[in-house]
Amino acid sequence: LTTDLTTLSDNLLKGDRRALARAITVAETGGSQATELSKRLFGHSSTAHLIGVTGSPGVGKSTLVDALITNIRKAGLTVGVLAIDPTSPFTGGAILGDRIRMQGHTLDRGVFIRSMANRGHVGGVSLATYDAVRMLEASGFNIVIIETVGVGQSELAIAKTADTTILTLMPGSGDDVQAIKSGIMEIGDIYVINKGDLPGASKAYSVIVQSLELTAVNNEWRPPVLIASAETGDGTDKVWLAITQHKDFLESSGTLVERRKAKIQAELSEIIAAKAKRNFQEGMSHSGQIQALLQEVLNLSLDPHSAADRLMTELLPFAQK
Ligand SMILES: Nc1nc2c(ncn2[C@@H]2O[C@H](COP(=O)(O)OP(=O)(O)OP(=O)(O)O)[C@@H](O)[C@H]2O)c(=O)[nH]1
Ligand SMILES: [Mg+2]
Repeated sequence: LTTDLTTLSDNLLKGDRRALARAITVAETGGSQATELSKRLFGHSSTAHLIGVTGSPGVGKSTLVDALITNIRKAGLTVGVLAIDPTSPFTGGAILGDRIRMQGHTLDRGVFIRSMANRGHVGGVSLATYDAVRMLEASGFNIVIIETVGVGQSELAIAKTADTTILTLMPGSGDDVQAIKSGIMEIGDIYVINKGDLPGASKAYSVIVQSLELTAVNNEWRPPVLIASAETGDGTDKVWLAITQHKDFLESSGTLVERRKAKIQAELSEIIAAKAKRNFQEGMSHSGQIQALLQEVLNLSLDPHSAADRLMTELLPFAQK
């Protein structure tokens, strides 16, 4: 088992794509193998610029990512893409497959795309996602893109994790209003109104610009609002330019370090939550003390909050690892 992981991590570090694919599966499966692999690869990570692409289903995130891949490759950089809980298969895009094929990139070793499940993990980034990002970094990719679907908690979580967050919208869907209502107008570093070829793009543009002026949370970086048509590639070079400008801003202002600290904080909090839960669940069957505590709550002599406090301070350290 150990040699297996050694071979796997060695091959991954050499840039072997099958090893990378397998390693991500190990991360998705979780458990002690995932933890061990994550530990081995840790020293080789944290090198890529991490871009989050989020927005409602069907706004064209994957198509935009596909267009960005072309820009990234033209810039001589490599890119790994993780599509989290995609509602439609990423490569189902004949678009992606075809374009890459047309450019002779069928076996482009500079591009790696993978779908991942984050199911049952509302409001957080799954530990597997953090690990998969590190694996892509350890494989040597310069840029990592995470595509997440939806407008809500998990987008906020991804925004905390990414260096640059792109909020994708489309005209005439009420999407803009929805975005403003749910407060996610604060999470974008770059706003892209995709499907700019459809009617209503300029109206959506003014709605977004206006609400950004009202929100104005970040006065150092003024999030650009861009209109693009990912399908034809119109305007996507401006999106790529905005990404590079945002990267420069993050580095020169020191914001990058702050963001990465926030990211570590978010990851640690996920790990602690997962471990505490596992310790508690395993401890339940082993620990008479926990059983006694449950009985107290059952007898109405202790409320669940106080019971949890006692567990945290007294019992959890003794629960099985
Ligand atoms: N008219 C128009 N259609 C587009 C454009 N970009 C994408 N589409 C279409 O919009 C549909 C959804 O595109 P996707 O890229 O799969 O959207 P997505 O946001 O990744 O979708 P999910 O991952 O399922 O949430 C596809 O039929 C695309 O062809 C565009 O610029 N203009
Ligand atoms: Mg998609």
